[in-house]
Amino acid sequence: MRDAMKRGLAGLFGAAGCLAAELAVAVPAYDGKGADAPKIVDPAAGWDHLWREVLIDITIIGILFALMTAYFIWKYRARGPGQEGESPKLSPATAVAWAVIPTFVFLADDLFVAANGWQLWNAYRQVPENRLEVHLESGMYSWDYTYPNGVRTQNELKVPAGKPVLLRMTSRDTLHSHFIPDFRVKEDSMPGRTTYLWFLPKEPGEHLVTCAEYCGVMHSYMAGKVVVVPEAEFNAWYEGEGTKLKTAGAAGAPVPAAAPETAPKSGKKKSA
Ligand SMILES: [Cu+2]
Repeated sequence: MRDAMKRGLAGLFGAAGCLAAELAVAVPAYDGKGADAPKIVDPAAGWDHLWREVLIDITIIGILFALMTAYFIWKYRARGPGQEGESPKLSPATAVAWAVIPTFVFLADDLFVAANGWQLWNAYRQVPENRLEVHLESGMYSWDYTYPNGVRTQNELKVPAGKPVLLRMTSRDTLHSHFIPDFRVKEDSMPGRTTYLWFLPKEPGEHLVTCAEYCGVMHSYMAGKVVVVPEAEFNAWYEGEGTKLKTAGAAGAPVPAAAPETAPKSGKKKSA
């Protein structure tokens, strides 16, 4: 029995050692376009990494528990009809060790994973300085974006490849959640409060935007897209739309209000 316990504990420590070696969340830096572009830490890859770690973690723990359970079931099986069972005799120290050591190992592992998540979250809340900042007002049932030059789009966020995009979000009615699965970002938008999220679109392409907070009967239709285009194409579109807006303003049409000025003070720790 003692040997079995020793083997069991050695297995636990071995598994914990493997996990510790596996768990180191790397947040790779991204080389922005252009030689003088600053390196941007994109947390998206870190979330994937952390997710894989958690899966590995619970798989190892699950297999370990299953094996130990199967072993004990086999070892303490009834060996004949009418046999009466008898619990193994453990010294107080061994009994305490059986309770405390596995608890310590699994708690340490949990805290380690949680600490990695916390570190990654803090990295994510630091918004790169050279971003495109767009205001978002959500409402039942659309996503309404306003660019710094006053240009507005609905359910389609056009952004340049290679530049971080910050969304300043609020809501005109109820709680919504702006979710872009491909960029691993999701944040609530709500009335009376400004929240934010940012992401780094690296290559041209289209990405789904969906509402991740039940907001009413048409909630599931509250979809949009992020359209990532090459920087030159974005600039041409942005300036063209801006000019159209100015011309319309000069001709007497109402010019939509620009995004509320809630620009972050860069360098702040917990908010951007
Ligand atoms: Cu919604």
